[in-house]
Amino acid sequence: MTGPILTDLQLAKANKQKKFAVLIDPDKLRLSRMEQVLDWAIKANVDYFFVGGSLIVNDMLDQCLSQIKEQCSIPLILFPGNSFQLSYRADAILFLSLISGRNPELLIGKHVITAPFLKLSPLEVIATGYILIDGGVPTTVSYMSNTIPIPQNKSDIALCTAMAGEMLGLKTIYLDAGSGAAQPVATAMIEAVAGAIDIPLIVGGGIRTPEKAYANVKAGADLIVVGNAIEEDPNLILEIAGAIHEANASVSKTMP
Ligand code: 1GP
Repeated sequence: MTGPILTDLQLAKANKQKKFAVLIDPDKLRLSRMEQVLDWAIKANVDYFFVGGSLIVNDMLDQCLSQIKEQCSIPLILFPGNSFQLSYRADAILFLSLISGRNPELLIGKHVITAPFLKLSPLEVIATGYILIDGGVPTTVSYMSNTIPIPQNKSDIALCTAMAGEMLGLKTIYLDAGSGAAQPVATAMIEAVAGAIDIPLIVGGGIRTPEKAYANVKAGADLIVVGNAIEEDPNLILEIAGAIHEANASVSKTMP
């Protein structure tokens, strides 16, 4: 069954309207900073919050979700780094299969363990093919997942992986250079992958400027995720949202 968030993403894709998600890592974002991020996100009409991290050390997930829920109605999507990062306080969860890797635990193993919990939970489960791209520095996700990211110049591997994910029935593809990547996913790779699939394409990792966010959506990304850069400078939320809204406005004008 398709839930409201996936439906929203699919509809937006059909109308060539792009979305913006702010990634909140409960471990990294100090609660004082959180107020500021929430303020800007509400003002900028951010579409979603992704909440999670490759390694959450402190037990802040529930508290973080509750704080966001109290202050706004922006949908909360869990982006879990492991099977402990589950909470009923979110609206949805990216049910990630790390399809660029060959680690069976992250392809299916953890899913078997969490499936009964998710079946009973009110969370919308969004089956997502997670494709890790080499971001120029070893990221926590590549280390923790024990997988080799796809090289930046191997668009053919990324697009075949994305096509296979779609054929397996996954509902979205997430191209990620990893949090804090030195090099975000190249525009050429986004273009290649977007041209090969019909399901929504999420792109994140190392995006630090509105120009890069704009280039990514123009290349075919449907949803842009930014975390690190916003933790450092919450003002960027307005600038990146502005770039995405500008891209949406230019498409609306050309629509019949
Ligand atoms: C990481 O795609 C997300 O999984 C966001 O990355 O924190 O580098 O923006 P950044």
